[in-house]
Amino acid sequence: MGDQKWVILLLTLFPGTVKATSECFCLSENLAVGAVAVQSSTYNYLGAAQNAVDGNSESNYMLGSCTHTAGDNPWWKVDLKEVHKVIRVSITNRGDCCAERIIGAQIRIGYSLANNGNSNQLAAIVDFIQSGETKTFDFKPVKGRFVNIFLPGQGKYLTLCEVNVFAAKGTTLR
Ligand SMILES: [Ca+2]
Repeated sequence: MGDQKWVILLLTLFPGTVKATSECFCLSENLAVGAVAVQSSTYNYLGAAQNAVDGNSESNYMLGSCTHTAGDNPWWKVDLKEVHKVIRVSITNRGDCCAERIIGAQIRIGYSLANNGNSNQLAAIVDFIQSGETKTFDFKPVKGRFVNIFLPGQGKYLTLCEVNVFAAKGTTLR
């Protein structure tokens, strides 16, 4: 009963405080938007690496908001600048063609730039994403600064129309 009285007192004096602690804001904001992105190669002027973190999930490649590699074993990487406990990545697939190209893409997260970051911890593998759709991948926290999308194989093209990265909030590790 004593605890209940304390709660009532807190609610009376500090209603905002009690409300905040009773709700769960577990995710950070999207850490990828505006961050620096690079990729293994670029197919043409429409397919820059930065297009996957421009805050625009437009899925028509011709409108210049998607990435597009050229060459084998393509990869794309975003630098979060700090180490985070990443728990969610969402990917928007190309919508005007070629949705199947995303199959088998690996989400890899870590600190290392060895092998361009493509040997960092495997967090999830893309089975398929419908044409123009955004798919969310949730996984156990993986600490890292670099988030890679790696698509191993010959004759593969990697196109990402938007990539969002979320961490457990308040867990930035300096
Ligand atoms: Ca985009």
